[in-house]
Amino acid sequence: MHNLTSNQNVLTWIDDIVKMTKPANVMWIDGSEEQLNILRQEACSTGEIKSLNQEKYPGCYYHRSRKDDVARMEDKTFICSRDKNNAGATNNWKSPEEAYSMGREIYNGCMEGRTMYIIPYSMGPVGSEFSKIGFEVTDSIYVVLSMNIMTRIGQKVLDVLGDSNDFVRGLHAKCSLDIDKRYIFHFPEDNTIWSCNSAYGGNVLLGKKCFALRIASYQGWKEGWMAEHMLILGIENPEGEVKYVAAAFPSACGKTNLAMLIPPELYRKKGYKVWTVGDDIAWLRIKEDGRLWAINPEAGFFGVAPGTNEKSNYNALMSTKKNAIFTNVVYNLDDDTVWWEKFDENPPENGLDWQGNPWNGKKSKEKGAHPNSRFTAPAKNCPCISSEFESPEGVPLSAIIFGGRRAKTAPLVYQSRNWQHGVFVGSTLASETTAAASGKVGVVRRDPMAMLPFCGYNMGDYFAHWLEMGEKMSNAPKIFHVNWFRTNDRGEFIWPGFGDNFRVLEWILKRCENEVDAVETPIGNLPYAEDINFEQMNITEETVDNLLKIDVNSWLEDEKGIEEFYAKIGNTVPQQLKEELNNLKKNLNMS
Ligand code: GTP
Ligand code: SPV
Ligand code: MN
Repeated sequence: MHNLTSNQNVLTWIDDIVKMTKPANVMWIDGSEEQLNILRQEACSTGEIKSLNQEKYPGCYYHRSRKDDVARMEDKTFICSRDKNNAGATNNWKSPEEAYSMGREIYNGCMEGRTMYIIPYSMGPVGSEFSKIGFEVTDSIYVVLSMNIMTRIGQKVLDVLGDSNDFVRGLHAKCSLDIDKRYIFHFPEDNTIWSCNSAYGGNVLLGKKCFALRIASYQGWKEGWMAEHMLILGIENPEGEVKYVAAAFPSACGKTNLAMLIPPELYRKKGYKVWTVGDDIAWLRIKEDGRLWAINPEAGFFGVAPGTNEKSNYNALMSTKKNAIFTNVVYNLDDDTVWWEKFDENPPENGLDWQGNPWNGKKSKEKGAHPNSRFTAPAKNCPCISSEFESPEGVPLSAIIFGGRRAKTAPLVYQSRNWQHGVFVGSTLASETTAAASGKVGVVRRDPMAMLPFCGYNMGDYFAHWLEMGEKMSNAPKIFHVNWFRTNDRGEFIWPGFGDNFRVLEWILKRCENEVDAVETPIGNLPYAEDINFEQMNITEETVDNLLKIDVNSWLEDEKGIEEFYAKIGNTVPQQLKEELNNLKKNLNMS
């Protein structure tokens, strides 16, 4: 097949990869439905994907990855900067020489007898000033089809790129899927990503975490913008005004759910609405108006399937009803549909579980879907997709929200005193680990700005970049912290969450407009209980007290954890944040 570009930078790079991987065929992905359909058919014929019931799920497919390849693997993920200090203490590091040479050995001849696909893609609307271009070379049709959902691909991207050398060079090969040779190497200084021996989304859809966060965070540091692990949503009031907020929660801590939230009935009746701009990643730039503007660089959602249902997240569920791909969920052999835990009360009796074993949902005690099973769905399917989703300009942010899973320490919501204190709050974000990455679940770990696994450079430099961005804004977003996951002594969540989180968003916007006061506390500004609308909720006064309570002893514990974490990051932690930490300690000891 002929080349789709005459860009010599691209062609020379591709040439090197072809020599290394030695594919029998090379196919340029032009983004046309004709070509994609040929690939869908081929992947169905080899069993790489299965076509679902086309009446119930038009254009939808099913995929399974290997048992040991179902989540991001942080211990296999490396930042390969020339200087180890630029990766910092929170990243795994290998020298570029070593990583390239390990990669070359693994990739050598790995595509012999098979086809190599070249996917040109744009992160962000094609041609927007915010957007960036990447290529993913892969030997997986699943990756091609997923990238077609998650990003904007094809000829139009090449047309915008022209002869430019400004693109990210991504290489993915399944190789033998050997876990011992699985690596996700990032070379921020070379705009290059090498991923091998995996077929799981977060490791192989290179536009997402690899480019749009790890490489892009580094680019943003160098170029004066930010790439963040944040959802973006618009809140429309009854007058039709829309305010935008972005929120950073660690993996599997509720970004997709908050991004698509349906307000409680009393708000819907008044005319409040929520519009989704993005559910996982935000690219942020300061504009001439002194505000921070956000785009969602992605075109689809790679969402956690279990727990998603008509009640918990109607909009996400609707997004999956056509042209979606389901990975590691239950396959219903009776009607070629999919199922996962909490999908409904009626699990298939004649199904296949996430490992492909026969599974009877009425009898089996084992889970049918993997806890990190996912759907890949086009954003434009989403019933509440924002009219600004395709806007090349992005949306202006009124607030930034940090949040994690904290059984005890963090209250339902509090506000930082100012930008610097807000950066401190973000830098101390902590959460109990989830199934989104391999490893133990439920252990508290510090996850600054929800970027611990995604920051492509030194965490202390990253904090300094946040502080600097604040200094450049005359009208910066206000910074908040939320916790939907407080529990009682029985380990049950005391806040219903989901749609009711709208009540907290309302308080946040009121604070942005200076409409309500707040209680000054050692950790920041907390709501007066009467300023949050608990109307038509089944919630006791005692629970409200518990939601807004600060337990000084557990905060003193937490403060120690922060101190240790800062010490681990080392001397790049900015002085301003160390002062904020001292303030916190002083405030807690005085209270
Ligand atoms: P990534 O895609 O991994 O970045 O995850 P995410 O941050 O988008 O998380 P998601 O919205 O998919 O939610 C993950 C899990 O948290 C699901 O099991 C949800 O049901 C649960 N969850 C989301 N919001 C809430 C909430 O407000 N309260 C409670 N208790 N659980 C929630
Ligand atoms: C996350 O883990 O934060 C995800 C899924 O959004 S993955 O693409 O695997 O990173
Ligand atoms: Mn995520």
